[in-house]
Amino acid sequence: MAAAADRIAHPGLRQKIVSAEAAAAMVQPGWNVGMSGFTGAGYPKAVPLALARRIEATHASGQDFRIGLWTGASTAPELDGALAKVDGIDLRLPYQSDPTVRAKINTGHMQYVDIHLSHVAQFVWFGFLGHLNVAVIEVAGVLPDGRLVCSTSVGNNKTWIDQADHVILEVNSWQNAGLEGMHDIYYGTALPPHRKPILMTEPGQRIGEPYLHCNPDKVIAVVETHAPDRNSKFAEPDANSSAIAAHLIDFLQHEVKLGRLPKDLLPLQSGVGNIANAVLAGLNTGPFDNLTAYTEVLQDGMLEMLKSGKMRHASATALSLSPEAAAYFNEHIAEFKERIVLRPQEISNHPEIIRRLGVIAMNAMIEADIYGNVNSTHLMGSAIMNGIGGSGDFARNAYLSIFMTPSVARNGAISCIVPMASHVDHTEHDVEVIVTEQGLADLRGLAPQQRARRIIDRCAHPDYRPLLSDYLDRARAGAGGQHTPHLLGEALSWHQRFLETGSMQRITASA
Ligand code: 0RQ
Repeated sequence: MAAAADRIAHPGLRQKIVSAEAAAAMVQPGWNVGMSGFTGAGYPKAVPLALARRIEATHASGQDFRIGLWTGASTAPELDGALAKVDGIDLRLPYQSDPTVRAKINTGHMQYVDIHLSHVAQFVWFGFLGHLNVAVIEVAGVLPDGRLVCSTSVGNNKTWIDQADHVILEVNSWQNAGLEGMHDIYYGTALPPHRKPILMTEPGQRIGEPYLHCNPDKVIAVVETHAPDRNSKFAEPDANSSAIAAHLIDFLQHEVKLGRLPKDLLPLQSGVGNIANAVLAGLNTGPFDNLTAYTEVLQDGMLEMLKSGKMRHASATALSLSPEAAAYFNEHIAEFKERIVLRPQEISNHPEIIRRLGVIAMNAMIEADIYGNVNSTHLMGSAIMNGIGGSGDFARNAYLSIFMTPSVARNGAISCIVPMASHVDHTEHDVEVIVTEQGLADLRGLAPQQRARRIIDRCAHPDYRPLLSDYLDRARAGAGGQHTPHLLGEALSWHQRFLETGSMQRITASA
């Protein structure tokens, strides 16, 4: 095992090696801290834990100590979980999936700004989010001239390093040295009105340089670590996710037959979660070859496709791999080096590139309403689940914007197709296809009432289909407008019924 110090080739930065505790002691209460990390990949492993211990001790002495925490996306228990447990986070952005963070937000103990992942970097450059005091960044190595080899995610690291007053580096010798060369850091972004087109026309194309620039004078501490990333294993595809994958593959085949998609499709984006992973497993044994991906997280299913040869290139901002897939990746990194590009998230999720490449966006959702408005983030209108992540970046700009969910949740007590969505992340204007295990609704070119009929007939669970049809019929008869007819007093009654009775089903008197 190579010591992390062997990865620090810059003599000045070697001199700044300190313990995680010493580095954490440099962070001040009230600071905004930009940390690396995108899913359980490439997040700092030691400084956040040391900072959490320091915050806990400060709170025990009766003083307040909280920070603003900015990252790429979700991280891991050693970062989000540890800091949330000690009430160390005042405001969190832009995405999280940690149970403790979620509970703190939903009980009103933490502020959360849930924003599109492609917006984060530019919002910081525009000055919309306030001042960034310090960046805490995991890297796989430091070159003699101080340039940095990124780790398993790039996220917002470039912006954090450029914008923060100070930088703390964690050099993680667990990360494969072979990651060097896999990243493509684009330094051509500018602020309006000086922006130029981003000249990328292929998902595998490199338009930047392999390293992050960092002024060594800004670095106040370097911490050595040797710790793995932490991503959880995906569930094996179940009957629902396999059925969703099968509907989707049939649909894509049909589109190829009609000449609306090429034989090797268009670059794929796949969201987080078990359904997304099952769809990739389906594509890996499906009829399409020579595929590409332009996505933000490269998960197990995509690695399998690269491995089998079904996929030729993948562009992402993070390697969101289970421990088993990460072990395989590390052993065979040389084979993947030319076929995977890791980019800053402002580029992996860039509207201009997504629109130009014609990405097929496939994201999971919590619920959709009969007109095709999609809720990806909130349970029963009020409680945050995770956040919008990159789903909006892709859905809004894709060639095809597809949303997937099982038709029911909580053993059938919840219909995922409802009269009116209890929160809207993706409006009817940005949703072209909805898929459940029941079937697929292609909504392109349909007017709202036609969309409603198709979603109810193709996607709703049979237990809820008559109730939805009945609602639509009565809304058409009773609403003032016939464009998207609703009965406003009843539109959210299904959610209310669930909150009151534990089920969206109507309790009918038995005969
Ligand atoms: O609750 O965990 O208590 O059992 O919601 O549901 O079916 O396990 O869903 O893991 O596929 O995640 C949309 C959350 C789906 C995810 C979402 C309950 C259900 C369960 C989770 P329990 P599943 P998945 C790029 C793309 C936004 C970000 C995104 C997500 C829990 O995909 O966060 O797309 N997306 N990023 O019981 C109430 C309903 C429900 C419901 C399910 N209708 N009402 N509860 N549940 N449907 C990647 C990144 O941005 C990093």
